[in-house]
Amino acid sequence: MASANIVAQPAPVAVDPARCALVIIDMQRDFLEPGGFGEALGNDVSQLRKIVAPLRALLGAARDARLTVIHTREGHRPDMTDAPRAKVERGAPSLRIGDRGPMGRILIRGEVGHDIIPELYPLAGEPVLDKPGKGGFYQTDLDLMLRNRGIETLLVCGVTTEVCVHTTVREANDRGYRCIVVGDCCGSYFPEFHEVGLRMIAAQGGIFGWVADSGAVIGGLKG
Ligand code: C5J
Repeated sequence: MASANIVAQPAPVAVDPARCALVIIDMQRDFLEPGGFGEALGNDVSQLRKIVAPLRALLGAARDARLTVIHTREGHRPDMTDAPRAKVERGAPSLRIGDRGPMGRILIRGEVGHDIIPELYPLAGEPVLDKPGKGGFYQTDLDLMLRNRGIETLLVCGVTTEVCVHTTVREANDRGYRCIVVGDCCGSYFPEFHEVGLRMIAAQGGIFGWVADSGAVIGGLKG
């Protein structure tokens, strides 16, 4: 078994690349670009742009190391039958889920804004998982895909740290996956939530998993 040793908090961690997947959460135009869901909720979307460059480097290293790469997208069917009313009505955004904005209908599958940003666009053969909720496991076949490939460890990154990244890590942790959250490849509209969100993962001896920098992960994958 090949092993990649990764410097992480709360302790170094050794992973078998053949049993490790990079899971990239919701790097969609609707969260990262003006006119999408993130901005409709009153957020400064530029806060999330800083993770694009390190995440591109991490994605390149994961592809070179032949890791399983899975991309997720949050969004709903065009008829919105999978969108709970309580979610659609929440908050007071200028545009709600399903409304028409500059990138098409907000958070609706098939629309421009729902798709992944060009810089991180999936390659053919990399699964893209559409999820109706915040967590990657809720009402999806993510667990099945991971188990069919013998995956034990997840490198998790994307947006936003305290919402969809955290929810997915918590779901994965309860299902027995080892999660390494790549801190500089996660982003939030709220820097303080990002910081505390990462600390919550690694606290108490790694209650939800590990936190590492992309440099440490890339270094570990290259051996
Ligand atoms: C949110 C997400 N924040 N991907 N979604 O609504 O974190």
